[in-house]
Amino acid sequence: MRHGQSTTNAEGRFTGWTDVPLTPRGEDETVRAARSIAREGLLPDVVHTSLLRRSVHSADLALGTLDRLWIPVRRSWRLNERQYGALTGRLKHEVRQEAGPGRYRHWRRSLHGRPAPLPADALARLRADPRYAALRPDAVPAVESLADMITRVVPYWTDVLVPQLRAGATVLVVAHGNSLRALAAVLDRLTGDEAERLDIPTGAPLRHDFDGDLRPLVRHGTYLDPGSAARADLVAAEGH
Ligand code: DG2
Repeated sequence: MRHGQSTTNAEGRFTGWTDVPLTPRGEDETVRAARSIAREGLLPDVVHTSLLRRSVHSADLALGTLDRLWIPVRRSWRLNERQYGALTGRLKHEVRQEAGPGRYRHWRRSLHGRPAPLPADALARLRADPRYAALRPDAVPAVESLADMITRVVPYWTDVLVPQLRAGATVLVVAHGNSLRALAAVLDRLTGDEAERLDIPTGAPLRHDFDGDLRPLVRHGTYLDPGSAARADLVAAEGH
């Protein structure tokens, strides 16, 4: 599940690794998402979040609603949102207007598109943040493409999520639009074209069941709320 709506989502800004809170609507989305998880009988055994508060808080709200605050939790920078570099904090519609629809789409959704990097002072501040200080400096990137995100997420899938799924656990991952696109690219074995066309709405649980070889039974998974596909179209149209 992507976290609920954040303050910068509501403003229409690129967020990336900026640590922003949920809006009241985002909190509400998350609680409603948890109710659909409960209706589906999908009580999680373990939860995974990024190191960003919109993901941490969404997971807490969901687990509180499910009366599962006691389950093991694991947080990782590997699930953080994509580093949007110099686009961080910019209004999407302004960037689209300045750069034109083609470059905007290339930067936002293509597999290899990378915007300009984060300015050096902002990158230095991020690398000094206590939550990242123990990482190799290059683990905190100046900018990332979706392909870079896939490289970042693969070890988490292979070393952390796969063993839990093999053990039969119901695993809840609460992360971000692009870290979940990267995870979907890995577990659904998406083509580059399919990954580029994937948009994930906030607070919309997406269910994946797997066979014994960890292949998804339904490719692309199934949204618990049937209205989520229409909300994904709105994500695609952001900045237009
Ligand atoms: C959004 C995704 O990330 O934006 O960084 O702006 O999931 O943390 O709200 P999230 C951001 P798009 O790639 O959809 O523009």
